[in-house]
Amino acid sequence: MRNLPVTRGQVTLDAAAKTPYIVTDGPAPAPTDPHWGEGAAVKDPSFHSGDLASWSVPGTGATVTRNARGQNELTMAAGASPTVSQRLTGLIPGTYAASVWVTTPTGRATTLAVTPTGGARASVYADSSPLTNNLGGSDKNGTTSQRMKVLFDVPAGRDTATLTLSAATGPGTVRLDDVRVVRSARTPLDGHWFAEDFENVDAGWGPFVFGGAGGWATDPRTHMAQRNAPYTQAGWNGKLVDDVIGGQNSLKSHEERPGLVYRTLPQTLRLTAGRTYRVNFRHENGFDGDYRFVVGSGATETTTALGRARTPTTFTKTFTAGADAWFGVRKVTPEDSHDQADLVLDDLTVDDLGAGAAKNCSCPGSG
Ligand SMILES: [Ca+2]
Ligand SMILES: [Ca+2]
Repeated sequence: MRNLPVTRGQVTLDAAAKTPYIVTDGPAPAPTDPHWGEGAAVKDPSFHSGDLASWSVPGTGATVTRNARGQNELTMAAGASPTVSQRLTGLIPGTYAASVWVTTPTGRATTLAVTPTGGARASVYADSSPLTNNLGGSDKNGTTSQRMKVLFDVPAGRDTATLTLSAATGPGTVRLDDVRVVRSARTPLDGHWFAEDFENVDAGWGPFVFGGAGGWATDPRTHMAQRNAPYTQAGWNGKLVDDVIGGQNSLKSHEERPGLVYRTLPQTLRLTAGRTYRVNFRHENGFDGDYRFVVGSGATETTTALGRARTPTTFTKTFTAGADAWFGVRKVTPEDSHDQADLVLDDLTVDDLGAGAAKNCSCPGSG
């Protein structure tokens, strides 16, 4: 800040390029507190302030740094094991989702945990960041930042919780950004190890993230489709498949381009090498040949055709997880393969059939 002389009713500013200035008549007013995160459950959730004043940081190694795009991010330095926490207030009893962008070096566990007052601690962790964020509309595209999310429950009569971000010590830097806490709800497990009916997705696509079909930093043609019968359903104006199979929402891929459409990540669905899993879902699919279900182990893929299915059809796949296991869907034909080359997926369940190969498992219904 400096004073400018007024000469014959004019001021002259020696200005630098790409630098904003404010000229005031008299003393500059004190900056007002922007109340970062106002109206949300988390104060300064995106670290816009540039510091950790809204967070409790007892250890060392946690700082806010500015990335090449000018975004402030929470950074956890190599060789440290910092803990950054915040008390959430004003919650109401029920289920919430807490989530954050995370990128972490392989083998360095980074954890998002929430402990509701009087309730059960819930946590999720990432210990690898194997997938580039290819979402064109994401300000994290081109990085390996992906969301990790955990559901927690505020008990009756309580309204507070403690949210904690922490990293195990290890080489390489952890980056976190955009902490989000919103009301949510669980898909009933009905005896399954994992279940997703897409009825309470607060952001993203359940356990799936965009795989990059169509190229780098592009906008996928996959989204959460909402039922608006009859217009969204098969038979309306020549529609071949239902946009929504069960409930009010399904995951719909519309005439996707070639490539991996979506896949799970360890932080969204943690599969353990050597254990056998049965994946089951309902789907509709406009044509034969366009989409394949993929079981991955690192960069190795085993695929199974998803056939034409113009009414709700059950698909089941049982596999033994390899290292860095995941599953998803790949479009294997060109962008213009068919009009309405649409794949709709819903009512996903996963059963953990235990250690060992599938053929040694006596679990009923496996296959
Ligand atoms: Ca930020
Ligand atoms: Ca559904």
